[in-house]
Amino acid sequence: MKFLIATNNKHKADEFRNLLSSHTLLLPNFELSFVEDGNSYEENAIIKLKELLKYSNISDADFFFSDDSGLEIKFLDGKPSLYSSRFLDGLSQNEKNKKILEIMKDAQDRTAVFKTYLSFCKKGGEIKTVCAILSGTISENIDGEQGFGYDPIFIPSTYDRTMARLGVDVKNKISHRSQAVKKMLDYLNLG
Ligand code: ITT
Repeated sequence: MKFLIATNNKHKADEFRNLLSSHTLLLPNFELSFVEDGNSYEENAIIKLKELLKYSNISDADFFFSDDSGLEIKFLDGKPSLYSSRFLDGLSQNEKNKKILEIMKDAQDRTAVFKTYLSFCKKGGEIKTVCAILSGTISENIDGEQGFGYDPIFIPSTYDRTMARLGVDVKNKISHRSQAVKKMLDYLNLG
């Protein structure tokens, strides 16, 4: 099947390409313009998907989808959450990761969770959203080069290294995003 994704994040698209390896991942050949101003991950995922659906008549994709994901850190009262990309705006991702570790230098409770809400539909079909989470902790140090975003400071539960150090193969096996893709494929009877 052909899946067209609504994202401007190249790293995310690469992950989806791996996760949908028995299918074909299509990317729009233009920059999508959407404002993630929903009040929930699901609303944001649907905003992105609806922007993509404006172009569905010029695509031969079987399915259209988007995801909205975020990191929730207990010590930061659940932030950055929905605002994961705008959090500490103006700083590079590496600076943001450093800043979080600095703020949390004395934190005992380092619990965190990644969430993904994935919205999808057929052309002209009803939109369905699935969600998945990955629990873990915030590391003491930045470590690893793989993945993207907050991966260098997130240690998944039952592991002792950051996601960025564990690498893409482990991430694609256990991640919030990979669990959400499995749910979508199950729902579509493509699992
Ligand atoms: P699109 O909306 O164009 O898809 P985005 O980067 O804005 O791209 P999200 O809103 O879903 O994507 O995610 C917000 C931020 O959360 C993202 O920029 C990363 O910093 C972080 N993030 C999301 N998924 C992540 C993951 O799997 N690993 C690490 N950080 C992640």
